[in-house]
Amino acid sequence: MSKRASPDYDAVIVGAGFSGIYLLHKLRNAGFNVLLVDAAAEPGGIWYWNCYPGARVDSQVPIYEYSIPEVWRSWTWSERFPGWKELRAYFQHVCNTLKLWPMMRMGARVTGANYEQEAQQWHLQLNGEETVTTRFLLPAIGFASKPHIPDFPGIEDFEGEWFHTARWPQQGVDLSGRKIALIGTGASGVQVAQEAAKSASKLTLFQRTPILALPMQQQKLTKEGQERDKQDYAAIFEARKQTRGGFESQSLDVSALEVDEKERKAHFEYLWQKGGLRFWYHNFSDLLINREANRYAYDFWRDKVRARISDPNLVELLAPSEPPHPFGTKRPSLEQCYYEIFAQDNVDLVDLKATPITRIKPHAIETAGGEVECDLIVYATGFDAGRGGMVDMNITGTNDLSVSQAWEDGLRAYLGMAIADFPNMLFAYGPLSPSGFSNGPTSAEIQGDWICDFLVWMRDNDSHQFEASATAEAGWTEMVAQAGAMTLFPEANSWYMGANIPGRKRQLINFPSVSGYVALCEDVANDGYRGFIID
Ligand code: N01
Repeated sequence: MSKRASPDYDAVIVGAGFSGIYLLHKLRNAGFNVLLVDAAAEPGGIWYWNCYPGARVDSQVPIYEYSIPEVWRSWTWSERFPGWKELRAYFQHVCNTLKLWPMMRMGARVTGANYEQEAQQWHLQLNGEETVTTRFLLPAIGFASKPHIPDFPGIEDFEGEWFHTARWPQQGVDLSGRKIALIGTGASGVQVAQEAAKSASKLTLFQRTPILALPMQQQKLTKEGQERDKQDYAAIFEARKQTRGGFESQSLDVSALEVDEKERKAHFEYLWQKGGLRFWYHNFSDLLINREANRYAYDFWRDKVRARISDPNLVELLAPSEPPHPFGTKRPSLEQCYYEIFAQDNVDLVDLKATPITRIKPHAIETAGGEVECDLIVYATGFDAGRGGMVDMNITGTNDLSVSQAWEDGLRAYLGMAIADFPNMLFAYGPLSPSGFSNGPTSAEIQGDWICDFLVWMRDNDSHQFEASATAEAGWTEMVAQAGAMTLFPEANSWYMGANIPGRKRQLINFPSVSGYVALCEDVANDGYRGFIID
């Protein structure tokens, strides 16, 4: 006789970012008894934790928002690439409009989760104390919930202030007059640098690899303009699902090698002037698979950027003659005045390839080339992407297996949503799904719809437990690896390859096509959720 229990909830969602909030909306509307928990004080996910100066999104309006009509019809943005404060306000608007608050518990961190096989339910520990039970566990914590700080010797000896960009104090930090050391020149580092350069007495950037940043071409938006544009929103939201990156358009059908130099440069220039990430996702078809095509794009980028660097000593460091990695195999960030700040007297650049950091001292960073005095260190050093946040929740599935053990030899997952030995758990925006390659809300909605349909199907079929089969999981994991091997991504030491964390297995951690992913997930659903063992 079954010992199946009646848990407190049908589903518990972890994370109040784009994925978690969308799932909550869908599951509540489908009649499930659902709870959303998040450690943060407010919804917003990444936009809660990354409240550093200058943090703003790199997908333009209206790509980066929900397609839910009652939400977009009643919302107006002020800028084409909104900043974190406006994005946080948007999340309040979403939760108010959809009336989600009664099902949300902010300030509740999952500190443990154990699956009870016989009862077919999860026991979740919140804030190390209270336990709640649920049939389905749905982590939706994004790829960047676990900050990475390199273990430089002496880190704790520093007597000034130090913060990771993703743990920036909610009350803010006054940067004016400070001697700031900024380690890391990824998207976060670029955004902090542009702001810090305005008022720091000294800003020193510690660069290991130059970022290949693209012009944002920011614009102010008006209510009237947006009301006009809203006529096209439904079509734009639909188009997002049919592109490789979840944006409104994708790469051309034409190879960069098929056109002559004039035509090639004209398209590059068009993308440059349009701004945003278009130079990455709306470029020639072979940008990310052919070295020669990629090199054309890099050379165009390099020459554009070099024209903006006034200090001849910095030209080779910021925009090298030879590409540090194929263009676009590390995510390009968007910049507004990044290359101009280096002309300011208060901004310096340290080349960590030539002079690596040897120690953090009480009032300075010591490198092989000398000491740089500072009273604030900003670690813009990235994330344990995809893996770290899941591991930190201390989730244990069947056979006493933890997520950390399951992923010891590399990430594995079926459909980028389920792991064998972890029944009744589906994660959104996780590894081996398009997440890091996708415009956020697009993937959040695709996976949210799919997960909701699956749980409705389970309910309709009076099924109470699913689990990804080991064979299906291995097949998906191998397929993502093979897709990666056809691209240039493996040539960069990026977080896309898990190569930013010492000791991690080198593997492409995201599925490289949103539209391809949609087709595969639909096929699995239409085939009775093939690959899942269902009870
Ligand atoms: O992190 P990153 P991020 N010693 O991993 C350096 C999204 N995002 O927070 O390149 C010295 O990209 C590292 O150097 P290297 C976006 O998807 C979006 O900036 O490894 N340096 C690199 O320069 C993005 O891709 C926005 O040689 C060390 C930096 O730290 C993702 O989040 C804004 C080091 C880390 O760059 C992550 O971006 C912000 C060491 N030991 C983030 N270890 C938007 O615009 C690392 N570094 C929406």
